[in-house]
Amino acid sequence: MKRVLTYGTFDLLHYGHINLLKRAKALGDYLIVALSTDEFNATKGKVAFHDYETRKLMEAIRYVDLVIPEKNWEQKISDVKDYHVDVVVMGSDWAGSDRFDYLKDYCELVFLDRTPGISTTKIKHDLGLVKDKN
Ligand code: C2G
Repeated sequence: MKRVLTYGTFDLLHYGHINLLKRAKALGDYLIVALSTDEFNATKGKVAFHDYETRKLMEAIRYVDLVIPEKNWEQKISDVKDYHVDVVVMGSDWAGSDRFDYLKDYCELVFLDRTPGISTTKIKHDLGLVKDKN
């Protein structure tokens, strides 16, 4: 049983998220999503449109086996150990960075390309919920 773990907010769930989850699941047999809590997002200055409990409904997606809370930046090693994770998947937004290299001592680290043309921010912008795309 190969276990895969990925992190994110998954706000206003869209096909870019689904593509990511599908490809992450295809790297193994069991997919865990560490879903950013509202409190963790607040420390990053981010406010999700949907709260944690609403976003957690993504556990119904067929590719997702388990959703756990992402509460801070430091929990990744203990997540990998506690959930016997073989592969951590990050979005390609982090691909050029060595920020998560320390995880390679504990598991495989894979960066998956983002789906072009879609983001939570773009949806908010297109619906007139925010003025700026960034
Ligand atoms: N994603 C994607 N394609 C998009 C939009 C998002 O593949 N068009 C991916 C992101 O790369 C991420 C996941 O979907 O892996 C969740 O997206 P967000 O909730 O926007 O991620 P965020 O909370 O900004 O950060 O790599 C993990 C990131 O650090 C999670």
